Amino acid sequence: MSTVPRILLTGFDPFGGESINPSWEAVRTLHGKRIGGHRVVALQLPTEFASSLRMLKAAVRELTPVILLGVGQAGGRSQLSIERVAINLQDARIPDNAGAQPVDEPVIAGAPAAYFSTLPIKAMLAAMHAQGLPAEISNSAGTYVCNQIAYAMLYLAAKRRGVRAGFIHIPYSPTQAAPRHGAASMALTDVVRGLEIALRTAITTPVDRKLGAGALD
Ligand code: PCA
Repeated sequence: MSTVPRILLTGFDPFGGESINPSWEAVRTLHGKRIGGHRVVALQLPTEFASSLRMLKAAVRELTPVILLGVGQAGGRSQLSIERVAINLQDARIPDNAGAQPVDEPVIAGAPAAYFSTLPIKAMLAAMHAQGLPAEISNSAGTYVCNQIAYAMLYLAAKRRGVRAGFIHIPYSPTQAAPRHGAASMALTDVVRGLEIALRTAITTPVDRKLGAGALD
């Protein structure tokens, strides 16, 4: 087995009536790439509560990645949205791709209420801005499948020494935004560039910077 440390990078399949999910389109282009001495393994997760969790656990067991980065579509957001926190809650506004719609259930029963990202989110934000990419810190990953995966990644990372995890939401692709009046979008190349910057920064930044990026509401 290769001794190159691995990064597990996940995206999702289309949901909510869309025909693409830009998170997977971006993530798949990085599969097999070497970034900062690490090998990227891209994995598509289904937008389904039950099976995505099972697939994530199996992939972490099998690949023993040192960095876990989840990526998901957040239609309506206008920037690369670096998540700060994931909560132990499922509250699905729409059914998932398997028809499940959990309301007020924990992601993992008996586990902590929340985890903070263990990736250097402020350093990642600054690096994205320095490269001219619109990016923000988000204080909620929602209560749907993305939050679940963000939470599960942090839960799994917390049990493994030296393993860090985080999540980034991305805007609609231009194709998705085109028919929606006023909807924000981001080109795939910019999303991919942002993810590369995020990973490179995570690898080179063991301790995050203190940099104001809070929200008033
Ligand atoms: N976005 C959804 C789930 C899959 C995805 O790409 C979310 O934000 O929860």
